[in-house]
Amino acid sequence: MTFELQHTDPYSSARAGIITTDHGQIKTPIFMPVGTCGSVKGVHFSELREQVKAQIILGNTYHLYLRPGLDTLRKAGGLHKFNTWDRPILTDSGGFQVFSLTGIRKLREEGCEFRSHIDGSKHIFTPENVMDTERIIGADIMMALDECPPGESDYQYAKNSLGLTQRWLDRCIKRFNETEPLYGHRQTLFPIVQGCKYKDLRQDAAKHVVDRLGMLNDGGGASIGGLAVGEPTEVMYEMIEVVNEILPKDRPRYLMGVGTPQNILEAIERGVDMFDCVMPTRNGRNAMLFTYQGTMNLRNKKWEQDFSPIDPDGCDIDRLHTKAYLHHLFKAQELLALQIASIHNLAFYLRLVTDARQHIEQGDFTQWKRSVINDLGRRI
Ligand code: PRF
Repeated sequence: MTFELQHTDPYSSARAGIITTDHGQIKTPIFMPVGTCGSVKGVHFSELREQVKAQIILGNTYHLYLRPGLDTLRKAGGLHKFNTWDRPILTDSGGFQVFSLTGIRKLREEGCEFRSHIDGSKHIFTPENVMDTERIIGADIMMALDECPPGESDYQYAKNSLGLTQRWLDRCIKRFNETEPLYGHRQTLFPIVQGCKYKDLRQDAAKHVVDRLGMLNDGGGASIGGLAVGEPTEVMYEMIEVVNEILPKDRPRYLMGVGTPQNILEAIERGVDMFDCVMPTRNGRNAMLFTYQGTMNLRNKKWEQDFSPIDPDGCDIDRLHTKAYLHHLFKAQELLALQIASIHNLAFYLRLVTDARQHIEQGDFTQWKRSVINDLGRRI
C-alpha cells in the first residue's frame, strides 16, 4: 500500500490523497461501507459498484472467523474470491466487536476470551491469531488487535487499557512481519490509537504508533479508535486534533466507526482521510434517509403522495423512484424498501466525501463545509 498526499486545504487540516493497493486505488477522503459478514446488508456488489460507487468496503474479523470460518475462507481463496468484490477490503480486528457483541468476555495479557454470539462456543483472540485470521481473509488493509475502553472510563482504566493495546500492537507487528500474504496480493497493517478522552494518553498513543509505522512491511497507516463511544462530540473533535498533530502527514488516517455526515465533515477538516459507519445502512433500514437538505423519515405520512424523486441529485435509483413509492414500500414492509434506502444512504455518504475532496482540490473546503453543515443536521 502507498499513500500520496495530493492537496492540503489552505485554511484547515483537510487533505486529499490517494491510496494504492493491489486491488486498486482509493481517493481520499473516503467513506467505506460496512460489510460485516462479507456482504453490505441489503446491497448487491453490482449496486455497490454502480450506484454507490464504493471504492473499498469493510469486513469484520470477528464475524467472518465465526461464520463462514477460516477453513471455508481459505478454501475459497480469501474473501475477495468468495464474495467477488475485486476492489480493496479493510478488516477490523475483532476486538471492538467482541466487546460490543459478546456479554461474556475475559481480558488477559494473552488476548481476549469470548463466547460466540451465534452458538455460545468459547474462543480467544490473540494478537497473533488475529493477524493470521486477517491473512486468511485476505484484507488489503488489516487492523491491529486493540481494546476500545468505554467512553466514560476513568484515567487509570484508560491508561492500563492503552498499555495493553500497545503491547498487543508490538505482538501484531511481529507476527505480521513474520508472515506472508496467502493469495498473491499485498496486505498492510494499521495500528490503532487509543487513549480515551485523555489528552496525554492520546499523545502517548499517537507517538507509540508513529515510532512503529516505519517497522511495517508494505506501507501502513494509522487508525483512531476509542471515539464516538459515548463521549461528548466536542471531546471527540479535540482528541482527533491532538492525535493528528502527531501522526505523520504522509500516512492515511482512519477514524473508526464515525459517524453522522456532520461528524465526517468536521473530522475531514481536522485531517482524517478514511471513515466507516453502520449508520447509512442501519438507519436506512429504519426508514431514515440522509440528504444535503437534512434527514427524512420515509415512514412519515408526509411522503404518502410526494411523487418527486427520492433525491434528484442522487444515484440512478434515487432518481428512478419517488418518495411516495418508497414510503409505500416501508409501510408494506417490503424488502425492497430496505435495499433502496441503504443504496440511497451509501450513495449519499460517498457523494459527501467526493464533494469534500473536490472542494479540498479547489481550495474552498472550509467555506463549502460551513455552507452545508447546518442543513445536514435538519429533520425534514
Ligand atoms: N477499535 C476497533 N474497531 C472500532 C473501534 C475501536 O476503537 C471503534 C470506535 N469508534 C469502532 N470500530 N478495533
